[in-house]
Amino acid sequence: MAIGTPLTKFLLDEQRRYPESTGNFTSLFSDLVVAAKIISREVNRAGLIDILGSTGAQNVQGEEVQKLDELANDMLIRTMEHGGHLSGMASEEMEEIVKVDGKFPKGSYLLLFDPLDGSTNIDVNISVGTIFSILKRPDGSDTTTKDFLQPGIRQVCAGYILYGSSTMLVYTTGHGVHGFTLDPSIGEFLLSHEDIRTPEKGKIYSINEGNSKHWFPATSIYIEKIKANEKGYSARYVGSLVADFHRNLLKGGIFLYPADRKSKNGKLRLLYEANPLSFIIEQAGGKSSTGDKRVLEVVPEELHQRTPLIIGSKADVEEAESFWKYQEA
Ligand code: AHM
Ligand code: MG
Repeated sequence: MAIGTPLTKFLLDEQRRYPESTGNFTSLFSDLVVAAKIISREVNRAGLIDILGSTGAQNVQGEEVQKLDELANDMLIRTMEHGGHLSGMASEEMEEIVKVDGKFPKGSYLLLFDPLDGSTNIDVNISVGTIFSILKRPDGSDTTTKDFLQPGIRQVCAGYILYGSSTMLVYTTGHGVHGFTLDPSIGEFLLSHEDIRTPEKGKIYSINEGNSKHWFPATSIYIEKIKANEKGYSARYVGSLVADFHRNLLKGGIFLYPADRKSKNGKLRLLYEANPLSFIIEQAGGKSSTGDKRVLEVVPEELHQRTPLIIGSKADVEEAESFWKYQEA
């Protein structure tokens, strides 16, 4: 499709390609895009209107200000709960799931999200993002936490919105990865990156080296090997997963947040971060691993489960995995 195609047209054309499609998913996705635009506006205005600060603080108008990650969370819930396509939502910011059934007609999808990933970077004007994952609701009358505990291979859609120098939406429904850039003058996401393919091998590695004192031998040996590489890898680490992932997706490279002696299961969340980005990277020709397993095949046991994550260019991730046999507790 032509570069510059509006996302709304792109979604409708995609829907027409699948005659069995009811339009429910397209409508759900459109609601998500509205929430993304509102969050994007708030992120962009954050410095200007002094929206930052602790919950409970007052802004110049004497109104109570809300932290931006909480605002993003509430915005997603408020926008999505009336659409009629969801039966529940789960957020990295909330202990429990939000049931949509009962209040509104019960929908056939579940939405999981990290409303503002990289939120420690907000008040220093560094890119943050919203990561989302959509699952089919299993049959059954009530919506329960268990419904959300599906392995990543069952995702019907995953994506992220990156609030960077431009706002970008990148998503997959299992038919390639597509990227759209928000044109703020018309308020539309326009196709800017069609069928994204990540390079087979990259020259960037992204890891928090401040954790090296806690690393297991596999990580230490692998990172030493990377640094000694003749071709010369560059270290790049923003500290916003969505930004680090997006750069490596387009340029090629590897991102690692492994398990270490301090974080036995890694830091990142399986359902809100690792699964959606793993679906995207695989659709773009890359790879994602816990070190010894494909992330998308991990069967979650709890909503806020953490996982080690090694993700990026296929050859790089495979090379890293070959070191994980030296892993020890
Ligand atoms: P968050 O969802 O609370 O923002 O935490 C996840 C973030 C990721 O965006 C980033 O990759 C990672 O935490 C950085 O962690 P660290 O500061 O330990 O390197
Ligand atoms: Mg996060």
